[in-house]
Amino acid sequence: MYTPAITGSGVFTPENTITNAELVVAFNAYADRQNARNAEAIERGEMARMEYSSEEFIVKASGIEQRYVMDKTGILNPEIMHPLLRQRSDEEPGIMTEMAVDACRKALAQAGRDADDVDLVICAASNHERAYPAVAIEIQEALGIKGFGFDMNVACSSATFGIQAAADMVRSGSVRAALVVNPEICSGHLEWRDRDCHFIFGDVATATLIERIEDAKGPHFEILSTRCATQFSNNIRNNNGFLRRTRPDGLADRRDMQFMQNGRKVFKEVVPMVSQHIADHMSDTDIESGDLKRLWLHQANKSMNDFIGRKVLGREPEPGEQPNILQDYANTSSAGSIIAFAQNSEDLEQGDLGIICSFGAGYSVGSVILRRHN
Ligand code: CO8
Repeated sequence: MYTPAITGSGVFTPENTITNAELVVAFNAYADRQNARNAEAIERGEMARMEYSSEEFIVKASGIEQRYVMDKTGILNPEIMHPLLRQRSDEEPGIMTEMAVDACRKALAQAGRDADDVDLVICAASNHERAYPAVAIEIQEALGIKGFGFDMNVACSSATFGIQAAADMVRSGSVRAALVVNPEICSGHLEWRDRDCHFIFGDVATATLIERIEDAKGPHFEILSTRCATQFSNNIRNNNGFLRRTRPDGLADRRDMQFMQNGRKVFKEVVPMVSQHIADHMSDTDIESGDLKRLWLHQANKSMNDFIGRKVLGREPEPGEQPNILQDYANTSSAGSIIAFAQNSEDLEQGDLGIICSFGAGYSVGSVILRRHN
């Protein structure tokens, strides 16, 4: 048996940002157009008037100030209201591969490794741009990695579940080093025409390199323990999929073909589930809250993270103990906790303990307890 460690991490950040102000202008213009188009039905009481979105609401309800996206022109066009991505030929790398390769190269560079050192790629993300061949295998080919790759999807917990799968394989010796990569194009699956959720998501890709601790060439994080849990819920759901055309209204512009959630219920049910999950994981690993130097939480909602941080630490978290990145990136599904980790971990000292924790659709919760080695 070997001890697995995270030896490198990388973040690919798209070039385009959309501020809350830009987003709200586009949404409100769309609402005006819809209300004008449906004026008679609204007048007859057959249809509800679309209400305006507001910057104040978005920041207060979520803590999100802007998001990065792969395309902003379509999203901000009130006649389109979704990203416009060019059609690629089958001979070109897909968009997820392009994002993933950048994040993987950064993780490899940080670890002082190259493609030859890696023998597994797990592409763990909320959505995959096609059914097959696996995006992971395309990433593997683009990087020139031998060995094997596969895709997995556990929505917001894809990254932590992927890290557990990779860490277990490194531990058993079936692979020597694995890349877990999370290209999240949430903008493709978000309903930008629904004011309850249009502000929630952004695009990004993250990657972590997991290898045997004795192979680490620089500062790294020993993976002390991982824990995954799931519990079925319909409160976050997307019904899109390959059976779409088989349904009578298969090609219709249906609301449930994009992200849907009951945000209030999610908040109420997931916060206690996550707090208990982390408490149990820590106690089974003989770690007390006072031992924990950092919490890298899933980035969905600032109040949610404040609440979980207080529960786990038993006090108000100090600034920097529980870093948030959602003000800049919004919710990037499985990549959120990994961005927080990649951008807020270099300062930790020898022996410091931290925990990555994701939570979201499924429901799913994944935690990874780490110890810093400098
Ligand atoms: N502007 C102005 N007012 C608004 C807006 C808006 N944009 N949106 C809603 N309102 C109104 C509502 O209509 C409501 O009005 P009323 O009281 O008259 O009915 C009022 O404001 C309050 O609305 P809410 O109760 O919905 O507001 P909340 O305070 O609950 O905040 C949140 C909404 C931010 C959604 C919050 O509930 C939340 O963050 N919940 C947790 C959600 C969460 O963690 N989800 C995880 C999902 S992500 C995941 O698992 C990955 C899935 C895969 C991703 C795929 C890519 C898309």
